[in-house]
Amino acid sequence: MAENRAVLYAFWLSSCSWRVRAALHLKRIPFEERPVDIVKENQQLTDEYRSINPNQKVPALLIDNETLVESMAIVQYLEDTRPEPALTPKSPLQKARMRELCEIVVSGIQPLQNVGLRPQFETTEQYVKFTKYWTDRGLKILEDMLQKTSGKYCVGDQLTIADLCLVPQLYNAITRHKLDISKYPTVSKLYHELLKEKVFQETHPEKLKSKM
Ligand SMILES: N[C@@H](CCC(=O)N[C@@H](CS)C(=O)NCC(=O)O)C(=O)O
Repeated sequence: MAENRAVLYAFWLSSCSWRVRAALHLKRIPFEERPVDIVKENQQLTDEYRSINPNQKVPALLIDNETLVESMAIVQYLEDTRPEPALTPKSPLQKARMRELCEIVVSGIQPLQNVGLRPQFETTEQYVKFTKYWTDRGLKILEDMLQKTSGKYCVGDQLTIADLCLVPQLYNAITRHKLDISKYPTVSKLYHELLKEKVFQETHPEKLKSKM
């Protein structure tokens, strides 16, 4: 029934939102996406949205009569409550490898290029230089790590949460930071292969843009 559908509060260009949108798609969970404009309208900073997500960022997910925030906590909840298809390797070592890659993106890149940082810089140039530097540095680290862990996907031949973190961040690096990812051959190859997967085509920001 419509009222039981999950509700994803998200912004079409947000990498964190895309992680969750992709997990919902893979787990075949019906959901409605409610746009929160974090760029032009700053809707994340309203009191109304703060009552949904005290952190005033996207995404947030209303599911099972609960509102969850923080993309990685949300994805883990989906993984725990809807285990199929599994997005986490069974082997403890592979699981650790997956988490290493997730952390590089989730802690090492995304927060250092978030649009919410802009007011803390005096000029746009300073902000762009900072965000671009940390994104590129993160990609360099990912290249070194993925050379050791990747197969068809980030960790061997299983699509995992690391892939859900990688693709959105790379899309961001290319479109927003104008980075040339071809200097990172493993990253680049994985990205272009992953983009062919149905999950990334169906949940791609460009697809949402065309619906807006
Ligand atoms: N750790 C959070 C980060 C959320 C986050 O930074 N979201 C960005 C979009 S990807 C945002 O809402 N930025 C707007 C702001 O910080 O004001 C998560 O993974 O959900």
